[in-house]
Amino acid sequence: MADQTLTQSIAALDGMLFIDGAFRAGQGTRLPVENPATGEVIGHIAAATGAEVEAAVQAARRAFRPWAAQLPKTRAVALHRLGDLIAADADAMARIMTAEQGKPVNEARGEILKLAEACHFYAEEATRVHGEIIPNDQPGFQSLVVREPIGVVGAITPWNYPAELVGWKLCASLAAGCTIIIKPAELTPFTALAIAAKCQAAGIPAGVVNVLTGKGSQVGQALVEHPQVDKIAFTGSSAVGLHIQQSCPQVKRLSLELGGNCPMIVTASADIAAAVKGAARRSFRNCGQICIAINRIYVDRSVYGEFLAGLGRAAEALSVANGLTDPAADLGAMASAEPLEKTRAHLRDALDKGARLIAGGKAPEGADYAKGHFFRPTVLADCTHEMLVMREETFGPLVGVAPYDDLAEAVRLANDTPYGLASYVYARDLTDIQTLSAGLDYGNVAINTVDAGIMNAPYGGRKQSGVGYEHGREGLLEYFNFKHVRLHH
Ligand code: TAP
Repeated sequence: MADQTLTQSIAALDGMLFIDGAFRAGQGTRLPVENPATGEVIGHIAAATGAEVEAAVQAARRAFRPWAAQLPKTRAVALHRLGDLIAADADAMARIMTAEQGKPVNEARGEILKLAEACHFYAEEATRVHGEIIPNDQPGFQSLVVREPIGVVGAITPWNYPAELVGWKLCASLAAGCTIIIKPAELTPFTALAIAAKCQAAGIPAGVVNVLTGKGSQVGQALVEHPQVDKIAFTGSSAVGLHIQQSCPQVKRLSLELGGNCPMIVTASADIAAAVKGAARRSFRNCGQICIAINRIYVDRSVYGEFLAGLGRAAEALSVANGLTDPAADLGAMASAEPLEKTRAHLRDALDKGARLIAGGKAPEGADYAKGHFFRPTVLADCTHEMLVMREETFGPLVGVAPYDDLAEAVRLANDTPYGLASYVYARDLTDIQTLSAGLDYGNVAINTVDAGIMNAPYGGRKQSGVGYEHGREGLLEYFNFKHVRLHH
């Protein structure tokens, strides 16, 4: 796709809202959207007004009963069509994502294809949801458990995975028979609007899918507070998730996919080359702006030096570039100045407290990087839990490494966090693997791999990392109410 085509694609979505099956120019304040690799303004969003929020909620309410009444296989056909349309336009959609988020086009394309996969997965799941007949306590009675869609869903999403994090909520809502109002992050609105265009092209009925742009504190909060929004499906920071939980004025279903501070443990029995490769991938992909990024690594002291040297070399070998002009780069620009500043602050804090810099530690040099938010993949050694890098989610291309002396210490350090999203283990010894997978207090434990999630297994966090699940049958059930029907005959 030529740049002119990209400009045209974004211009078609500029300042638009998607309400009741149609794009309309938003009437609210216009806010700029920048390309984080160049600082260039690529378009604007219109912050949805109170009247526009109301129009979207009413459209979603009107559409709910008819959509819920469709046969599951009819909703499945619509989802399959949506998946096909998204996959067919993956290149163009990926370029829109890169222009607003910074990740290299090839990586963005992979994300778009994962969204298409989610459409097909949930299309199939839509036809497999059924109730239960449960054993009864008295003769002459029957108890049925029926699953009914919750209603109108408000989906509030962050900027790091602008397609998948919208898509998981969208697909599960559509499969269950819910209708949805999506509020994407201010930084990445155009990917969500491009998905809405595909919903329109797929013939999904008016009002079933709506997209409202604007600030979370206004538009997102309006959805949280609206009495006719039945569920909030939120992905984002733990601070905003907690605020949403506390500021909901009505009792409302909530699923909260929140922050992480994910550990990796490398035992003496590990394949060190594989562990290095896994660590470099999961610490630095998407510039570390991933809730399941590896933030801190604990390595058996006997292999500490070998692992550190390998990870240092792997980090230095990664390329950093403008993701639009270099689609195959390993890292693109970070999404905005904010995560870059936090990365620098965590780095300074760790160095002040005695960490050793093994790789990176600075922005790449040269005119190509001057106006963007770039940072080299950075590895720190000899880190302790006094340092922010080991205690807080950096959300940047920075990882802290520390040695441990026995497995009990490794488990204690790994669990020494308020978060519980994902954890990683590299080990070949079966006893090590069993001890660690049982001891790690996380919703996901990945062993000898860094691909922690798959579409058909539940994905969710513990502690301050959230409540509820996405993916899998469990993710779909988040969009249903159970009804117990007790029948005397
Ligand atoms: P947040 O700042 O929490 O923003 C997430 C979304 O919430 C954005 O759409 C934001 O809108 C909106 N929002 C902000 N204040 C709100 C309010 N008062 N009421 C309703 N909505 C509000 O997170 P972020 O910086 O975009 O994303 C990074 C965080 O997301 C990290 O902590 C990361 O770990 C987490 N995350 C978690 C997961 C999973 S699956 N657990 C996946 C990805 C990311 P605006 O941005 O438009 O203001």
